[in-house]
Order: sequence, then structure tokens, then C-alpha cells
Amino acid sequence: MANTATVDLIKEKAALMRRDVIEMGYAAGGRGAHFGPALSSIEIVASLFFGVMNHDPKNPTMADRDRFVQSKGHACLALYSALGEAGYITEEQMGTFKADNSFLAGHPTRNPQYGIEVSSGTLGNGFAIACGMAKAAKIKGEDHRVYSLVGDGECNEGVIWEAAMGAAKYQLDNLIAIIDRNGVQLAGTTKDIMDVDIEALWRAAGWDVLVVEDGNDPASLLDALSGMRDSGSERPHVIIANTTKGKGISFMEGSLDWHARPMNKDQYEQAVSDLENA
Ligand SMILES: Cc1ncc(C[n+]2csc(CCOP(=O)(O)OP(=O)(O)O)c2C)c(N)n1
Repeated sequence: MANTATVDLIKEKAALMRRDVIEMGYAAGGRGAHFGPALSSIEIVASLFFGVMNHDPKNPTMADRDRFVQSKGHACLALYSALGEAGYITEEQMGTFKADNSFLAGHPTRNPQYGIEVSSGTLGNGFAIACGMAKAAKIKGEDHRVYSLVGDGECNEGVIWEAAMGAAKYQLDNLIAIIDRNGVQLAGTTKDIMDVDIEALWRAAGWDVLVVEDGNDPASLLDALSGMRDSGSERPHVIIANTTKGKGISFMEGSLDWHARPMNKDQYEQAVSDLENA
């Protein structure tokens, strides 16, 4: 059972991160932001940064740190908000999201000094890099884990399966993928676009598979993440977390309209009110 104090901390951080996502995305003005994809994954990212991973914002490149690879890079606001709340980046830096010359671009750009391990945004590639990082850790005898956040739509990419089969072949038990199964992609639902049984596919690729029924619930996520981490299995691990796209904002939840777009003042005020009344 997850530790209550840790669950409370993750809930507190998740609430702050949701507010950060809205503030950063609204400040980006007409450039817009991927609100829905970031909001579905907040509890997953918060659980990793504030409950599971071995990392130190004061020593961001320490050799034995666990690595977080956000393969669904378009949801970078979830990562940036965690980096802000953990102390890797300042509030002032967060305010530069998508501004010219900012290192906080619309998709993550590798910058380990600030906790950004991998450039991502081309779906599938971040996960493949995560597999390579886990293999490299094995070769070098390093004792850390690699966590990779993957979209359910992203599982339509061929590179995912090539990399997943390789990870199983090389027994990368230091690799944990988390699928943010929010059921909505860019232009349709995952069911409409490619109706496949991803649980069966991951099993067939040779991975240990665990489904989390409520992937926006920190206690369930913590149990799954620590269970997978400590399972003793030689296979790589995947957690399929059922989430809600746009979680926490009334007019975004489950909506196809809020994959990515600018937010106007009325919408911003409604979003802030939703979070304040949550
Ligand atoms: C290789 C590639 N093809 C297409 C895109 C455009 N694209 C960006 S996000 C997205 C949908 C991703 O859906 P999903 O993985 O379910 O993530 P969600 O937005 O639901 O979190 C697409 C098709 C891309 N970034 N990379």
C-alpha cells in the first residue's frame, strides 16, 4: 500500500502542476499549447518525480539518477511543470514557454542541466531512445532506472514495437514504460483511429503488463510503479494507465478540441475557477 504522506505530497504537487500548465499555456498566447495531453498525464509525472524516482534537482546530472523520458513530447507542459515544482527551473523560466529563444520549446529539447533528458516530439522516438538508455545502463553496469511516458495513440507507431521487442530480447528490467491511455488522439479517439488491444500487444512483445484502472489516482499509480520496480522479473515493464484527456478542466475533459490550441481569456478564467473549486 502506498505511503499516505507520499500520496498527499503527489496530490499537492499535481494541483500545482495543473495550475502551472494553465498559466504557461495561456502565457504562450496565440502560439497555443497541448493542454489536453499534459493534463491527462499530470498524476503519472507527479508520481514519478515526487514519489518514485531517485533524482536531485540540486545535482541534475548525478550519474545514478533515474531518467524520465517523455516520449509523448507534445505534452511537455506536464514535464516543465514538474521541473518547476521540483526546483529544476524557476518560475521566471517557466514564463518563457514557447517564447523566442526560450529553452522551454513546444516540444522538449535535451538539456540535462534543467532535467530534460531527451529531445522528443516525433512520436515513438523518445521511447526508442529510452530503450537504448536502459541498454546502455546495463552495459555500463549502472544501477538506475529509465521511465518513459508514452501515449496510447503513440502506440500506433511502428518504432514503438521494434524498440519494445528489442527491450524484451535484452531483458531490460530497468525500463518502465507508462502508457497514458486517455483514449483521445490528435484528430479522433484511439478506438476510431486504430482499434487494437495494446495490452495483448505489449504482452506479445515480451513485457510485463499491468493496467491501472484510474491513472489519475496517485495511490494506484504508486502501487503499480513500486510493484513493477521491485517485481524481480527480468522482463521490461509497462503500466497501462487509464486517464482522462484534459483532466481537471471542465470544458477540456475527454474533448477532441483541446488536443492543442490557444486559450482565450474567458477560457482561462473558467480553467482557473475549475482548479480553485476542485
Ligand atoms: C511521428 C509523428 N506523427 C504524427 C505526429 C503528430 N501528433 C502529435 S500528437 C499526436 C497524437 C498523439 O496521441 P496520443 O499518443 O494518444 O497522445 P495524447 O495527445 O492523447 O496524450 C499526433 C498524431 C507526431 N508528433 N509524430
